[in-house]
Amino acid sequence: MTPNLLVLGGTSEASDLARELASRNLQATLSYAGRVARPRRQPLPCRVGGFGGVEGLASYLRDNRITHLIDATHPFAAQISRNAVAASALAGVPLLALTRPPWKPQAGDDWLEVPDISAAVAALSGPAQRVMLAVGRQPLAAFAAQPQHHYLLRVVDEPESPPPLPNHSLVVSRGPFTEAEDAALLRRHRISLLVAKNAGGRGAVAKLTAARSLGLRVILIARPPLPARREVESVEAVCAWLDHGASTETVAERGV
Ligand code: 3Y8
Ligand code: NAP
Repeated sequence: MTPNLLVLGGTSEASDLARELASRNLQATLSYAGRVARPRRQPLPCRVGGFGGVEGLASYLRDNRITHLIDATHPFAAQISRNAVAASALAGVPLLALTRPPWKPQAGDDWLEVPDISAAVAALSGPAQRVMLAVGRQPLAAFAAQPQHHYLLRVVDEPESPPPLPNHSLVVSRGPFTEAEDAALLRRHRISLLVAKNAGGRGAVAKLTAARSLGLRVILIARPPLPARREVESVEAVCAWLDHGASTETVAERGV
């Protein structure tokens, strides 16, 4: 059957995959949730917006005769990844996740690893510090429980309303970031503590490398649990699956 792929995107890896699929002239669509005003331009047709839960995604797969579903979303995008597992089984379309391993501490790192956002908030109790929150816009409200700090917030789009943190500076900037930029930013704002998600990959790692070189403590939030599914960590492995793996899968395996 002629492949017709749906790639759930929003990451550097999804962009790498989109370039490879376009270079192979494969029929593929890249999907964004519509979280940011101007998502990166892609060499594939794009669709923007939710599908309407599991049923909506399963209907999209059927109605558009999708032959392969590739979940290349961010490790913290747990809801869409859960939906992809269920919808691929429902529609009988093979699913493959393109993900990236979590970052591991190296010599010189001063990490406090916490299980989730609320544990990160709890870890911020204590006297006022200058803290960089490099966790995007969505989790910011939780940090209002620790208003004593000066926060440096980095977001992709100008927020419509001021973040609920009394003492903050705002940086509107999308990645991927470089170590030099992030080290300069941490120094300029006299940051003593960094809060980040354990996203893995290369697009967000610069701040951790910068924090290591500056001897800063990092509160690192572990990624949420995801259902079992077939996972690879490279564009090459996705292409190998498309060339061989997917066609030999039984329906039972699909969306495992
Ligand atoms: C809309 C689509 C590419 C993809 C680039 C990667 C790298 C740069 C680093 C910091 C951390 C953060 C955030 C981040 C990074 C890449 C990647 C990555 C982190 C875009 C994009 C979309 C989003 C959504 C956005 C979230 C936010 C998270 C900012 C495109 C730019 C903090 C995650 O305002 C909002 O609502 C923003 C929401 C989800 C997390 C949050 O909770 O706020 N990403 N980011 C996608 C969609 O609509 O489907 O424009 O490219 C993509 C990228 N963001 O092709 O180059 O792959 O990780 N994204 C985190 O890691 O903690 C920034 O500041 O150091
Ligand atoms: P999420 O919480 O897992 O998903 C919430 C809902 O958003 C989903 O149920 C789905 O709506 C919709 N959705 C999410 N990703 C989608 C996509 N790629 N295409 C179409 N609909 C999508 O998602 P999130 O964490 O907000 O992430 C949203 C997007 O930002 C994803 O593309 C993700 O890769 C990217 N991103 C997220 C983070 C992060 O820290 N969470 C970091 C970098 C990039 P319906 O139920 O209506 O289908």
